[in-house]
Amino acid sequence: MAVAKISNPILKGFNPDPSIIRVEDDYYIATSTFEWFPGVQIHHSKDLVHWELIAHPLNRVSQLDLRGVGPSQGVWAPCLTYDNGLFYLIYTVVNSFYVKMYDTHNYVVTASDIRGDWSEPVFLNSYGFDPSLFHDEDGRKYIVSMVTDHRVHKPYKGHLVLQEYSAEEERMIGEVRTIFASRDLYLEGPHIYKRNGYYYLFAADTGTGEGHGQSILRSRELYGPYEYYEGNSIMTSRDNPDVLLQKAGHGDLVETQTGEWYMVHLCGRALENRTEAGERKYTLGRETAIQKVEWTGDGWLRLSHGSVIPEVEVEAPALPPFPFPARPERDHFDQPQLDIHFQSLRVPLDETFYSLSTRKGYLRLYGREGLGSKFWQSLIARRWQAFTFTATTCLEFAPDNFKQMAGLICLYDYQNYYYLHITHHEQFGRSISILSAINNRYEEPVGYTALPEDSARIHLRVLVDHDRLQFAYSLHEDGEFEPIGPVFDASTLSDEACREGWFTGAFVGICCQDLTGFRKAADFDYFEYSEK
Ligand code: 6LW
Repeated sequence: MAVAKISNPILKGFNPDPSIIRVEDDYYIATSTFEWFPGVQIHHSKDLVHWELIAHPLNRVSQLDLRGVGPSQGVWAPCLTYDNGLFYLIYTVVNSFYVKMYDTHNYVVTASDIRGDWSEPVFLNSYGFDPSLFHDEDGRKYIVSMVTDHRVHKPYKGHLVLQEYSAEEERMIGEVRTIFASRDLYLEGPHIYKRNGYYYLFAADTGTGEGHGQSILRSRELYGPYEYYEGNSIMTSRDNPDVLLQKAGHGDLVETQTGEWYMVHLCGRALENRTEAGERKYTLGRETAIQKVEWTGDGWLRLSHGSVIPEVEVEAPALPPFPFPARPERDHFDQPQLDIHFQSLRVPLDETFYSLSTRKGYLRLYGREGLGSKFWQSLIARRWQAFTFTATTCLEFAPDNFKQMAGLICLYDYQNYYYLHITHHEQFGRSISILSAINNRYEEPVGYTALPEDSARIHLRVLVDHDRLQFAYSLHEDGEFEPIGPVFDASTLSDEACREGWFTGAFVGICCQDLTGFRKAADFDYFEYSEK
């Protein structure tokens, strides 16, 4: 029988910093969500081939208050573990990052059912980001995290600390001890595992860009000293700009019930027609991939295929296939709840700004703050998960003035977007227009086109094909779509192009603004995302 293959990336589009666990026959991966609410994505699989999004643990303001956080701040690098019937999720909330002194607050939440409810957070520390929880064989628990250093002359390039955590008392106890400090090697995303009498420190090296890699160190003692694997990074694409999975690193390990080992890691796929290494753009953000790994006779770890390069096609474990049904492309907004793939910016996806019940079969969005706001936007969006896709929506909206807008948006963050919208113009009445923002430089490339009074329903569409982004609209049911505006450069919505970006990825969605403060509503009949 042919060996089944896993096709990378397994979690396409913005899904970085993966942390994986197995609980009996079930596998779960947690990934970072930054300023998007609810916090942390959890995917589920039974065969490591097929994955399904099942939960967002941080789903209320008492657990996660992201109001005011900048783009690519917020929730970083979750660590998911399981012990004695309880899931533990450790994560960082980054409140400031583009300044010398980082504010990186680390928390833990727990749940007996991974689908929730998850507990209120317990504060751990703020030493740095990427904390992770290690459950030692004797039942004691430890938090390892990297340490940020604001000083101009830093003694270390890489610095990790370890401290015990008391699950009973829900607090850190004992001494904070440095377990790794180096002038040359920068490590982050650390995890500790114990195997055959060694403690292994498994960590990302060299940042999260195209130089990224995965390192392994080991020690007979938990507190070190840790010996560095002399072969250098055990996985990296840094010397191979032509391989598909760039930026590979930030790994976490899992052993299958069949005794095979796998590493999940983040990676990026660059836009094809912008191939200059160092100048490439990643609109899909950082995604999650998986590699098969094996332990060597002398107790180190390597990729099973022998080189350090992450592979696209990976041998699947000897587990029965477990595919999930495909999701419908069109959401008719006729269910009581929003589809799990939708997220909002910073504030909960709740009925303070939308309703699925006021008008049956429609999503009513109440207009709130503008696209530059870090507080109360009425915006619902999903990740770009392919280089080529079409997104379509249909809305009814009768704005009274130019400060009321609603429509279809492609965005990276509050300074970078392309927005096809309906508004009111003093001269043209109800009209359609495009607003683009590239690092806060605003343009209205097509002016305002009046919409006929007898067409209440307007269908809006965007076609994205690698670095090309084209809007279109239609006033007719099942009618032809008419292009509007120029072909935009989609690469402006990438980690590399956005001035305050770096860590997320592009989204497509619907939104409504009422800058008069009177919450003018728009009714959306459907939202469709199609990768065909
Ligand atoms: C992640 C850290 C990193 O927490 O990026 O550059 C952060 N380093 O490992 C966000 O993914």
